[in-house]
Amino acid sequence: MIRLYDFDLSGNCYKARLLLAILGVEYERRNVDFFPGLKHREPEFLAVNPLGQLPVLEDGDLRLAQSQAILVYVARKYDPSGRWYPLDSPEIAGQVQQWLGFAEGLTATASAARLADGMGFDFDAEAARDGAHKLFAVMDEHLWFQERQGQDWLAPGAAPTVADIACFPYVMLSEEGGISRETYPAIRRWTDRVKRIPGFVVMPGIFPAVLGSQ
Ligand SMILES: N[C@@H](CCC(=O)N[C@@H](CS)C(=O)NCC(=O)O)C(=O)O
Repeated sequence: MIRLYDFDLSGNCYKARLLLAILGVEYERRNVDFFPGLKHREPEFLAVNPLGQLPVLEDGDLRLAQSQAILVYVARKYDPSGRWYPLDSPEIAGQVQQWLGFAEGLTATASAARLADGMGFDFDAEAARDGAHKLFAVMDEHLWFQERQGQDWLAPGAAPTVADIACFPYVMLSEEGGISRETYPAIRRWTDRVKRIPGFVVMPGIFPAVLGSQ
């Protein structure tokens, strides 16, 4: 049985929960009280991940940190269709990887602003918000051009990929860090499409798609 070291309010942990749910993979949750307990900084958790970061996934003998790596592993191992982490085309594989890297930028900006505002973490919230807006502008323009080409997702192709799962949480939670999505209409349409993926699950602060809305 897979074990996920997890925290409800963590967007990085939610990425793993979301893909596991979409793929219908069962797993056991091990809650780590990230806030207010700061248990991720204590020896018991540092023995699991010396970096003191959530999430961590264990599957048999494998122990894996880093949310993007977890997405890649889960997709390769538990998605027989191969569509969530497509490797057939070098061009598409490269672009999926590019957006997985982009997701790290969202953690460093949108997530940091949320942690500063909501949980009192010592980050420069204004700089984080500026950084997030720069990323959102790039993403919105990309998605707008994708839509013009009949493409719904971050990477080319008919189906969503791990790139969409990786980028979704901290875009969706951005308002908790004071980052409005009002001026990013293509992003708003994309988040709505992600919410309609069969098997989609919510987390605190992320709600289901509104029935009938676009
Ligand atoms: N690059 C890592 C970042 C993980 C991360 O920042 N996790 C947060 C919880 S959402 C954390 O544990 N932060 C504690 C720290 O960085 O000290 C990933 O994608 O998993």
